[in-house]
Amino acid sequence: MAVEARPKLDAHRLRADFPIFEREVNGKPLAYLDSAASSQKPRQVLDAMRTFYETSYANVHRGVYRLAEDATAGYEGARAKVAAFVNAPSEREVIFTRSATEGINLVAYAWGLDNLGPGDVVVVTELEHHSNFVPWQYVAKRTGAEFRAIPFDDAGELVLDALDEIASAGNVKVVANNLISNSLGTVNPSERLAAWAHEQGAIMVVDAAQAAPHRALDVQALGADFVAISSHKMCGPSGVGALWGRRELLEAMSPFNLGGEMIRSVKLDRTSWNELPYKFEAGTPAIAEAVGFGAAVDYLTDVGLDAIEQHEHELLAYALEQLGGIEGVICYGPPPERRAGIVSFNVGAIHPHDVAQVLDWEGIAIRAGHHCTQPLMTRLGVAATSRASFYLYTLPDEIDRLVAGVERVKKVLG
Ligand code: 7TS
Repeated sequence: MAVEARPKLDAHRLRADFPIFEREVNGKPLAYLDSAASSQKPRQVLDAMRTFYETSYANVHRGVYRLAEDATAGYEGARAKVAAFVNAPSEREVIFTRSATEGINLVAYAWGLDNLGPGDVVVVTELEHHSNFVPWQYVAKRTGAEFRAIPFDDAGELVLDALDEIASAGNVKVVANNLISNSLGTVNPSERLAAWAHEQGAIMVVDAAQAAPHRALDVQALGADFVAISSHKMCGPSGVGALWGRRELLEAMSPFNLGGEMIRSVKLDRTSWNELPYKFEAGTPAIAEAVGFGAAVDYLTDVGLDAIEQHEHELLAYALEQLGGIEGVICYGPPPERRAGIVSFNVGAIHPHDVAQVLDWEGIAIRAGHHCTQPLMTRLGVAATSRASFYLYTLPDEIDRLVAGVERVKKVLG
């Protein structure tokens, strides 16, 4: 029997799909190393949105005329693609949101306000992006529930030994965790946390904003109750995301936004809610953006999530080795085996904003700051880091340029 080689990704070839790489920055080719903040968009996605606007655009779910039916088919077709992409048991469990942030707020408000109270415990981690931290802290305060954070160790990995102590604080009702940390790249044991949450009688909310673009995501295998993602990090447009939730929980929940399309009937004295997923999609949605999201899912599926993960893993190992070899550079986070294509680092005492500024002279785009993870920065004992993040279009040559750029930073500012 022939052994099938794992398909390797050809980043040089894929780059041709992304018009942004035709431009230069400060007279240099663009080295875009900020895909964790947002990814660039391939022609296939841009074309799908343009074609939709040019041939099939109308509002959805309301017209009986042909164009409205085409628009609805485009929008619902995108939902089916996203549902398949995350292996949702049913398309009805996939709600289009504005973003991962909105998906998490939906759960925090619509589930949290009705299900939390004094004696309950809301559990997050010190590794969370603010969008999976602040809504839970806020809803815990509003309802009188305890708010606890699972700590992480010096390698940037969660300390699960802390779970027993956390469980002793009361009735654990919700556990919220990102599958991949946007600051350290840590691949978290969300599956184990989901099992623990269920043992406690809690729900598990997974922020997969940094996972969905880079590795195969299976909400059923994850064992979570809610999973939130954002299109713009996945080669799709901004302004749209998706929340997958278990049907029985979504059915039992109150709505989040109220208005058109989310109702079954409205009378002077009472209103009843539409069926899933429309109960959670009030008003005119981001229609063409959803279509673009569907095209992005097709694009990622064609490239292959395993190939993307492997490519980024190779880049990450190379970047850690190269950056780690520069005197005075500290890289944060776990070893490459348990990590996605994200490197947070500091160059001596030079402020990350200055690092990013000098790199920009070289046409290299990285992010500098707290990356919306202030509790994580506090735990690291720094105010900010520089962060380089990779995607399917990143080349090893761009890491060489980053390394040369950091050497230049040291010369100019060190
Ligand atoms: N969760 C994680 C893990 C994230 O990295 C981000 C965005 C979000 C949630 C929020 O996503 P949004 O689409 O709702 O904004 N992360 C980043 C970042 O690392 N740099 O800019 C945005």
